[in-house]
Amino acid sequence: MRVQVAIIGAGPAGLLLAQLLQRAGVEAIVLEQRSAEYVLGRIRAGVLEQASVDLLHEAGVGERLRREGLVHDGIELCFGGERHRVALRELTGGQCVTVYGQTEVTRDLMQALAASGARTVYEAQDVSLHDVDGDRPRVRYTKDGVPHELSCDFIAGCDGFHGVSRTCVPASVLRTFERVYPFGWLGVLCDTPPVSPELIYANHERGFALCSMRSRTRSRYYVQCSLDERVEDWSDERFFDELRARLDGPAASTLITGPSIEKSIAPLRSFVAEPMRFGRLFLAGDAAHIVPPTGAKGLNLAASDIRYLSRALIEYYRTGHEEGIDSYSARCLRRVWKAERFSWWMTSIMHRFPDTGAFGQRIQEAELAYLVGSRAASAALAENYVGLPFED
Ligand code: RFL
Ligand code: PHB
Repeated sequence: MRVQVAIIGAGPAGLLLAQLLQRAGVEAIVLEQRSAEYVLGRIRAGVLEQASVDLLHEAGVGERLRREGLVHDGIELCFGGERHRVALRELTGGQCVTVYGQTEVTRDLMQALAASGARTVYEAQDVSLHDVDGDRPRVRYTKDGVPHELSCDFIAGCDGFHGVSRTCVPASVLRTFERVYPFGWLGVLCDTPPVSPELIYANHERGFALCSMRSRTRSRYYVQCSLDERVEDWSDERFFDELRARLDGPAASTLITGPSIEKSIAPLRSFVAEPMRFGRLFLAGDAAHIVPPTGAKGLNLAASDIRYLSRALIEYYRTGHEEGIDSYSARCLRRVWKAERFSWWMTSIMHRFPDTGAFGQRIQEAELAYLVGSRAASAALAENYVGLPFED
């Protein structure tokens, strides 16, 4: 079978690219190794930058987001037992973020793609990429035991950190940069009203904690944990006791708890692969880079790559110009590295590190006090949190 663009992976990056291409009349097919239900069952990001919201509107999937997304004008930083607000909108000249779960973004995209008759193959096994640096790359996969081959113009590798696409870039070309953090996040989702109307990022001697949400009736909470923890050892009661211990008095005493509907541990990592293009293969989203979730940037970076990639491919099919394709990797990477820096920095000031001790704790508290006391420092945090500008 022949298709213009083969997309590997039906996470937010792959689905958003498929939807934008489909609307521009570029033929694409998405190959996903898991089932649609499995993809929807993964609880991940919750915070969208305005640019991601705008791109979802451009893709024609902004209706429910407009109705149900919660617009947040600020976040709270909690340290030394007190909360301090960072007024995002005021500090950035009117910008804000929207709380809307990745699951909902994924669901909206899946529905729109299904309604438009776009082709998505779920449970595609043994996906392999061939001749990616030639004129006519091919993708092979197996579905229900039957082997298939696609011939295409381009391949978009949107298959996440553990995907197959990045492994097709030869070691002599690929350069990777990585930092693995000595802790993880234990996350709980539950159907209770959020403890506070805005997100709380807490620095505490016992470790970092985050109070987030999915809606006015669904909360998402995280506590920093060591990498050898097992989810089974964390009852809901133990989790909420630990969360309370890391929050300020008023938040701890108003926290409403309830049975968890999901509980999982995620390791924290910074990772970048360069370049993000090799021949006719483009890497996008987590396939090319990972950030620790502290800056809420992972999903937003995936959307930012897709903004550049969709524009480049649409321009190529409309005009034959290859400028967007040729500059894809460099443009993405400039924005990626800024988000990597911000996510690494947020992680460094908010978490307890095993080797920095009481000195490290005091330095973090001093940095946080400076941050909330200085308009310039708060503005630097705010403009990164709402999302840095694009090069167009
Ligand atoms: P995904 O979502 O991992 O999707 C990749 C898809 O590819 C499929 N796949 C394959 N398909 C075919 N053949 C193969 N060989 C394949 N190998 C893999 C996979 O099954 C999957 O469906 O990557 P994508 O699309 O690049 O999206 C990236 C985001 O999912 C990720 O960056 C965010 O979730 C990160 N993240 C956050 N980002 C934010 O912007 N804001 C947040 O608030 C935020 N919070 C988070 C997060 C990630 C977390 N975890 C669990 C790592 C909170 C957490 C706890
Ligand atoms: C989430 O709601 O899952 C979330 C929010 C903010 C972050 C990370 C995760 O920085």
